Amino acid sequence: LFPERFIKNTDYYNSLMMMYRCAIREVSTKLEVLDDEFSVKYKRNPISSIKSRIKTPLSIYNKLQRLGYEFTEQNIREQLNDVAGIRVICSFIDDIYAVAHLLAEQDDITIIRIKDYIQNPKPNGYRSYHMIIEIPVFFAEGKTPIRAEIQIRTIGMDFWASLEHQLRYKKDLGNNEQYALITQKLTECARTITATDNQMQDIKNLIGEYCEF
Ligand code: 0O2
Repeated sequence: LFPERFIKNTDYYNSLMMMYRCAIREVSTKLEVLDDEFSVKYKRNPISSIKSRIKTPLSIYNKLQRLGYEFTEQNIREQLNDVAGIRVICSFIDDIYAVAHLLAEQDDITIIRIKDYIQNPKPNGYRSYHMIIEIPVFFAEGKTPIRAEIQIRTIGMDFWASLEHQLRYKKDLGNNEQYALITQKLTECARTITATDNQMQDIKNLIGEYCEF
């Protein structure tokens, strides 16, 4: 009986992951449409790139365990917000808020939660704008609301977060003193990147005084 149950469960899981992949496609298309429209109107692209990922089964399992839930379809759907993840890399800080606002205004998108780590950076220096949204995906048997996490950040914020992510998950960095030094240096880098992001925004604003930008 076990193989049959295993195969059936695998089918459920694959079908659930297919739904998350479809949600990612819908959100990505919305973002591409906004970027396209913007490039025609203002002759520039607010979005530098879009990345997406589906959380791995092990990562889903670990997160559910951490939260005290079993690995079931219902718990995945109800307890996790970031099985479908979309990362939007913008050129300037104000592009982040423009993209977030334009997405939030679309009437098929429901905002579940916003975390603004740009206005309120984390103590380690992490900055990014996080939106948990729900979007209906249309299948043969009707529509299903699917949750996704959208992280919107500048190229600088993404550069920092990617390296910090590698550091956090790296276990062989030497003794604690070295680790503390690396963490402190990363926080300094975050400050430098914030200053550069702000300077680039100022330059954009200045150019905007001369021409539409
Ligand atoms: P991974 O490997 O990137 O997927 P929840 O939204 O309820 O699931 P939480 O922690 O309240 O959980 O959400 P939050 O704070 O919005 O952070 C979720 C994601 O933001 C993380 O996912 C990271 O991708 C990113 N993030 C948050 N804090 C940091 C940070 O200090 N450094 C870096 N590099 N990324 C961060 P995961 O699942 O932790 O990791």
